[in-house]
Amino acid sequence: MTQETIKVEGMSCRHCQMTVTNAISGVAGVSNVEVNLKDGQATVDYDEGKTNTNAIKAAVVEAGYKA
Ligand SMILES: [Cu+2]
Repeated sequence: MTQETIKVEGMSCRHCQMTVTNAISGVAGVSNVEVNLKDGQATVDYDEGKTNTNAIKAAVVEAGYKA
């Protein structure tokens, strides 16, 4: 299991925080995600055999934010 903190730009409210949380949670291999709205970052626990930083960032971008 790997833990990584990713910068997320563009979140302005709790709705954004929830959208990003759901987007990252939806990536196969992600076991936990904590999105910090104030700091603009997401701390993600994931199985490095199943996913990677690029896939997680892609999910954030797909949800409409910058990673
Ligand atoms: Cu928002």
